[in-house]
Amino acid sequence: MKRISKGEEEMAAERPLVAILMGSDSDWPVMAAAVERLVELGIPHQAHVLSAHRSPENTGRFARSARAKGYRVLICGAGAAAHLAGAVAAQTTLPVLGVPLDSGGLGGLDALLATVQMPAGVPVATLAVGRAGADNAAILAAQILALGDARIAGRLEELKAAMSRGVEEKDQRLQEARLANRSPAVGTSRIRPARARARVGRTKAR
Ligand code: AIR
Repeated sequence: MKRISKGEEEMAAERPLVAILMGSDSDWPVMAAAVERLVELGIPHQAHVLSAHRSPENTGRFARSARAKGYRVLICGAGAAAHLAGAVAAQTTLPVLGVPLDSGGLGGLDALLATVQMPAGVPVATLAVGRAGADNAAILAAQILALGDARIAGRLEELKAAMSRGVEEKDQRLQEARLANRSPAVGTSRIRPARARARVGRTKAR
């Protein structure tokens, strides 16, 4: 069994507010970004594999019962003919955030169109393709929850401040490198609020 940090144990004991659903376990490496971000923001969550096509009954049952179970936001990631978010949105009044994934051989365009082009009346808030979309889905879920939770709002403020500091540091490195007439060391490190960084251990789908 994977070792989980204290923060995750505490979160596991709380009622999950966000569900992270994915069409296959092959989606996990990308959807883990959403889990990691929710852990950082201290938001109780649960991850499941459910397929709109391969397990439609279970998918519908989950969507119909999600509100009563206490979930407040549903994140759905799928690739190829990515109908998971739409199928879930069809059966719940909770906000559904769709993450198109690049697994169908068309660079994710297939999943993007399948997720975003919902008919009027059944919205899916569609994020970017891939890891950025998974990360942003978690942040957007936190922003929705923060409407009624000052602690989550505070953590989001911290995240914004950390991002801004990160850009300043990158600019400083660029200036220093130019003064020394060398190329700057570039990185795409993920931005984390300082307090959350300590809390993140290895993530675990519960
Ligand atoms: N998928 C699974 N059921 C319906 C869809 N659209 C998607 C998964 C995954 C892709 O099909 O979300 O991105 C390939 O799944 P697998 O299990 O073959 O690796």
